[in-house]
Amino acid sequence: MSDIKKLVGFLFEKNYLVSPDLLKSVPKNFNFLEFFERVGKNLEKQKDKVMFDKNLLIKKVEKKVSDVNGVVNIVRHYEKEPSKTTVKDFVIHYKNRYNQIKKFLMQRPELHGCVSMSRALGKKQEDSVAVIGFVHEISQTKNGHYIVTLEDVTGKIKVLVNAKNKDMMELMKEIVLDEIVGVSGVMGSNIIFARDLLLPDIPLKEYKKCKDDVSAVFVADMHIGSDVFLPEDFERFVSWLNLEYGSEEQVEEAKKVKYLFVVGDIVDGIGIYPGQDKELVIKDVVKQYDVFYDYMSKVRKDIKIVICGGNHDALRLSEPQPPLDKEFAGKLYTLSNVSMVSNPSIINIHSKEGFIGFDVLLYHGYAFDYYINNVDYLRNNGGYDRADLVMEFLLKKRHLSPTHIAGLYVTDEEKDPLVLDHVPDFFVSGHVHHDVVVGNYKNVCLIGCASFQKMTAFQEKLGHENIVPSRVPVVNLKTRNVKIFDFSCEEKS
Ligand code: D5M
Ligand code: FE
Ligand code: ZN
Repeated sequence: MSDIKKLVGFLFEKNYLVSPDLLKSVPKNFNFLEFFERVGKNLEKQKDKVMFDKNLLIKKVEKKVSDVNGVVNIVRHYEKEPSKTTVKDFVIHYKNRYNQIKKFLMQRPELHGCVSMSRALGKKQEDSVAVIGFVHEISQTKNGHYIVTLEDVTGKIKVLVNAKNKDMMELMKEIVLDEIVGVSGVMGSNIIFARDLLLPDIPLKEYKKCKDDVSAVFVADMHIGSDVFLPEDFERFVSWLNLEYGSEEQVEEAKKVKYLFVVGDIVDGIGIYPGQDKELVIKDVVKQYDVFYDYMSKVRKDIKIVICGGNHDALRLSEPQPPLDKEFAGKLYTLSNVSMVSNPSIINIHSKEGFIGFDVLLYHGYAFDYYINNVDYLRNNGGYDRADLVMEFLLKKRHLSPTHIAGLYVTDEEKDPLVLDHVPDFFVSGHVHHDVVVGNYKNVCLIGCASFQKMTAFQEKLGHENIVPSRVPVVNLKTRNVKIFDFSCEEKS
C-alpha cells in the first residue's frame, strides 16, 4: 500500500474525511511512518474513547481525590445592562470594533502603510495601496474573479481577487459579510487589484502544561425540563465525578477532576419555540433550574464549577448574555464552588506561583448556526460535526459573530465585547448537540461539547443525524491529553 493510501486509511479511521485538494498538497516523498510518529500518536490520544459498561458499579475504591486546590479567576465577563440601541450606538459600536481589529491587522508588514478608503480612491493607477475595511459586499464575475467591496468610515472601495491566485481564492471561501480584513495590492481605476488578502488571525499560542496531574471536564446542553433530557446519563456523570461510578481506571480519572465547565442551555426554558409546551416535562423554569441545582449541589466540593448560559436559558438573547438570572437560578448562587459567568466569557484556571494558568474561552455557540448554514467551506467540511472548524474560522476573524444578521448582540460604547482580543488556551462551545470534537488551532485547544438531550423533533426535521448525547471530554492539564467518556445508558447498536 502506498504511503498516501495509508494516510487516507488512517485519517478515515479517525473519522476524518480527506478532500482531493488536500491529497494534492501531500509531498511526493511523504513518509507515513514518520508522520505517524509525529502526529498520529497525538491524534490517537485525543480520540481515545472510554466507554462505560452498563451497570458497572465499583465496590471498593480508595476514595481519596487529588488534594491539589482548584483556582478560578474570571478574566473577561460581561454584566453591563444594555441600553436601548439607536442608530448612533451601532455607529459607535462598529467604529470600536474596527479600531480593535485594525490593531491586529496593523501588525502585518503588508498593511503597514495602509490608508483610508477615500485616500486610496485618490491614488494614481499602478500605485501600491493597502486598506483595512469591513466586507460590505461579495460578488463573483463570469470569469470566477471575486469583487469584494470594502468599507470604512471614509467610504467604500472595490477589490478584485483574481481567480488565478489560488491562495487568495481559497481564503475567499471563508470570507463573510461584515468581517474586517486587510488588502494590499495595486490601484486600478477605482478598484484595487489585490496582491494579498489578510485576516486578523491569532498568533501561535504557547502550549502550556501544568505540573499538577489534574483535569477539567466540559458539558453543555442539558436542556433540563425537556422530555428528551437524559437524566440517567447525567446522574451517571455526576456519580462518576463523585467516585461512585465506573471502573477502577475510570474512577482514577475522576479523582483528578478539579474543574467542571457548563457551557449553556442548562434548561430547556419556556416559550423558546412555538409548541415547546408539548415537549416539556417541567413547565416552570425555576423548577427546571432547581433540578440542575440538585445535581450541582451533589458534586464534590473540591471541584470548581463554572456556568454560563445559552439561548435556551432564561436570559436575553443578545450576546454577551449575562450570567444566569438570580430570579430563576438563584439557588445555584448559594453553592460556594460555583462561579456564574456571562456567555461569552474567559476564565483563568489553575494559576499558581510560577504558573499563569490556562485561559478558557466559553461561548455557547448560538451564532454557529448562521455560519454552518451559510458558509460553503464549513458546510462542505463536516458542518455541524465540526464545531472545531467553526471555532478556528472565528478565531481567524478575531470575532465571535462578525456578521450583523448572524445573531443578536448588545452595542457597547467602550468596546465590542465579542472581539477576541485575548487569545485563550482553550475555546469551548456547545449548542450543536453533535458528538464531542477536539481540535487544535495554533495551540488553542478547541472543544465542542456534546449534549445530554436526545434528538428533538426540530433537529430531526432539520435533518440532523449525528446527535450523540452524553459524551464528556476530560482534559488532563498536565499532559494536555483529552479522553472522551461516554455516560450513555442506552445500549449501542
Ligand atoms: O439548538 C441547537 C440544535 O438545533 C443543534 O443541533 C443545531 C439545531 N439548529 C438550530 N438552529 C438551526 C438551524 N438554523 N439550522 C440547522 N440546525 C439548527 P438549541 O435549540 O439551541 O439547543
Ligand atoms: Fe442546545
Ligand atoms: Zn443552544
